[in-house]
Amino acid sequence: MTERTLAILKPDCVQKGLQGKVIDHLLNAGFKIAAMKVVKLTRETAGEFYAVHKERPFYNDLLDFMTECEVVPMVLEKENAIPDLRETIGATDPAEAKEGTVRKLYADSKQNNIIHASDSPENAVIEVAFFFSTRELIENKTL
Ligand code: FUP
Repeated sequence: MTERTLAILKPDCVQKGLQGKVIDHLLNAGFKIAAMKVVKLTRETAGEFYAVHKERPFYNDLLDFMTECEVVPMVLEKENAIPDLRETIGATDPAEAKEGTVRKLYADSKQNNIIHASDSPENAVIEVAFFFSTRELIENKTL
């Protein structure tokens, strides 16, 4: 089934100038970019996005990191996009990520791990709607 999932190129990806390399990796893995934008998250927006982690010890540092500079949210589309993107980016901790995954190739730590990907169909719907309006998500959009 064709699915849509949300990816975010995180501040470390942007600061290292790796957006092109990571997008190329995703395209080579068969993903189509259905929507993409560049936004600077406020602390409030980042906090809302990561609200499930509010009680975790790393929450404040994570918000510091996610608001360091602009990020690149994108909606990616392909068959089984949600599990396949998780596989393509690799484990949260780059030290545990498989060879050839985005995080193994480019990430430095559990926090500075280059890219976010939705972890379930339910969260993909919520996270896509967090960053993109219905108008930005219709097929064959014209302007
Ligand atoms: P993932 O779904 O792979 O992004 O990972 P998690 O849902 O486990 O973690 C959510 C976010 O918390 C990730 F962006 C990484 C960050 N995190 C830390 O900063 N420190 C940790 O020890 C674990 C996760």
